[in-house]
Amino acid sequence: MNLTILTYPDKRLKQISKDVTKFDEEIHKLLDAMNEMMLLSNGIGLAAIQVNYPLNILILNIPDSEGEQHPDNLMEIINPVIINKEGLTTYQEGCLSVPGFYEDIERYETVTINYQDRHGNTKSLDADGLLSIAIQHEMDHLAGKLFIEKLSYARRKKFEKEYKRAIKEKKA
Ligand code: QAP
Ligand code: CO
Repeated sequence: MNLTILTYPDKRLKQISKDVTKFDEEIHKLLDAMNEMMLLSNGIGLAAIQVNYPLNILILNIPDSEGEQHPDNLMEIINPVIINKEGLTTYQEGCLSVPGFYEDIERYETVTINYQDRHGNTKSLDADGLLSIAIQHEMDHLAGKLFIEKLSYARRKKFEKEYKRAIKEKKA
């Protein structure tokens, strides 16, 4: 399975992802390839649509207090639904599909989700801290949304200018 990460402004990132209905070998292979791609890219979270699979799948590997990622901390979240959300928090977010750009984004402080694991078993999770933020960021991808869409008009303009310049410089 040969995956590449789609980057803004690729329109394929705007697709609405669909629920997974078959928890088969194909899905397991996709999950494994996504994990490999996330770690190679120094990511902490990745949605399937970022590698051009419009399916309701996200993976996360939240670093420990030393900033280290452990294979044991991999989370595979399929068909997630937020069933409760509380409070507000702000965090400087980035995204593998918007490389080199980071901005403060407001999210719910805690979320409770229902989801399925790679075998189709139903699970529930109470998340706070970075895990909660990452789940919301990745779930936005499943709805075709990028974190830059949450910026104010002025900050979005600043982003578009900086990002276009960065793309030009990479090409030159
Ligand atoms: C989403 O983001 C996220 O610009 C995951 O050059 C972000 O893994 C969840 C990355 C913040 C919670 C808080 C970004 C790697 C990785 C870049 C990522 C880059 C290299 C972003
Ligand atoms: Co992202």
